[in-house]
Amino acid sequence: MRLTRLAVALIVALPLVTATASAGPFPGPAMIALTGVLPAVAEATPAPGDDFRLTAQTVITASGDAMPVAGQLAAALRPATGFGLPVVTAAGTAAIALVLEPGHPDEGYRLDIRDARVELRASRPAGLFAGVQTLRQLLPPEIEADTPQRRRWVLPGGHIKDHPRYAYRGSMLDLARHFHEPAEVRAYIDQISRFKINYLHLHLSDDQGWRIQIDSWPRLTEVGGAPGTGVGGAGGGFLTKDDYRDLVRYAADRYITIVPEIDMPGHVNAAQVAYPELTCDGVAPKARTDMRVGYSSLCVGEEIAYRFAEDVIREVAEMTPGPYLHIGGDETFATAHGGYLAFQRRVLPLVGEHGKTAFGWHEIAQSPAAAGAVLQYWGKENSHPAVATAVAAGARLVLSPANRAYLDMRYDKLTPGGLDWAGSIEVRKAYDWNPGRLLHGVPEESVLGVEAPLWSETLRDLADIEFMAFPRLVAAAELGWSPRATHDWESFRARLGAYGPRWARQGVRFHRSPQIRWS
Ligand code: NGO
Repeated sequence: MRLTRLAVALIVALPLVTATASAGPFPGPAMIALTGVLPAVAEATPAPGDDFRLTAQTVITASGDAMPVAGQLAAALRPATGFGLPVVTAAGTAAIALVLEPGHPDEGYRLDIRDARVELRASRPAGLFAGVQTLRQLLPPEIEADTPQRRRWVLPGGHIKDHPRYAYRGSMLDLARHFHEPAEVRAYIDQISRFKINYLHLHLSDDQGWRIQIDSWPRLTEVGGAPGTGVGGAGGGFLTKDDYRDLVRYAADRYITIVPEIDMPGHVNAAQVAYPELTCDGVAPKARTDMRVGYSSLCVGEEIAYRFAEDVIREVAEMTPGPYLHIGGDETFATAHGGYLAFQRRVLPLVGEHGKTAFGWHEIAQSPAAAGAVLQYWGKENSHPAVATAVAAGARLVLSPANRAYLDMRYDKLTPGGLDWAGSIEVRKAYDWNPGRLLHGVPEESVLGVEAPLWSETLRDLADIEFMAFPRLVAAAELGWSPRATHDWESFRARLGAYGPRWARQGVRFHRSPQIRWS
């Protein structure tokens, strides 16, 4: 479905807020424009005057598999409106109707707002959920309040048809460098799901720590998840299998799939501290909580490396319903090239044997076994022959160019925390690139999507996560969701500026980028 010229013109030209004809006792200074949504919608046709007013009489209608999403919508709108918003199976007017029916693109939806009734239609609950996120943004920012607000609640009249550009729209949290508690991960899931992100990659092991329970190798977490295993000797901790399963479920309720990563054959110092038999000389290395990379390697010539890899892959695959399992593969400067290839030749197929599609940092492209895998490109260059070759052989690509998509890079020289090896990344730099055209020799059809990783060397708590992720995560979300024809910095910047009060209401500690005029 292509965006018409007219729709693009409307999206770019329309103001984000329009004055309401304020009637009745409640204040209603401004109404959101149909096109004010983040990420940009594919097609919007405003129908001024056909606005829907949410009142104490409004009901939400749904049935069958649409019920849970209807419940989520009601729960999102009740606190600030103070309305009952019952979810019922049928009603004539004054309703927001959620309808599941065939014929809509995957994860796409159609939203029709008329003065008497709102209809949200999709083929799958995931599409309804995406539409609900749009609908929430079409109400004024006060909708984010957790207590009833005295004001009019008006949805702008018109029609939206929307669907994602890419199937994979992700972010990553690094639980290894600093452990993030499940509650923090859930808070991040809540935030990213607003922007139609549908994958969360969890980096669960690294040189400093090991953050996921593995029953067949219990010392991984006993030792590698102990207090003091964060960077600089901070924190520590790990996810039990129950914690992990709870996170998987929590994410799934928000139509987000978890992609677990166990980084191998490098980035394994914590595993080797716990199990010295994973080194070539059998001697335990020193525990390390500095920020250096590339110094550790499994002993890839020994059988035990493969027993370890298979046990871990099996146990992680067993508790992961999603299709992907990430095996890292980056920065193996301590692994000989031949050993790296030998390792990948055996380990990449293991992921498939345990029912998952292998995912790896783009270094795995060196291995012919990567042809069926997903490669995550994290380089800074616009050309990478080995990646292009692997893609030609069938690999698919998720783009996380470090100089654009890494959320741990600082915004500018004044950013407290963050790294800068890939440069400073202000919002415009995070936004102004095209995933379909980033790498020479890689056709758009091979691009599975976009992911914005947030490494945690310098990040300790949720406040740090929020500050680095927002607003840049939204740039990645728009690159992943919105049709290229909508790409427009001035439009994005205005929509982002208008979103600021929503984050403020929710207590999200976002970076007030000087590139944005925050309302
Ligand atoms: C690199 C490195 C990570 C660092 C990160 C910091 C990849 C794929 N490996 O990205 O170990 O944490 O940079 O920005």
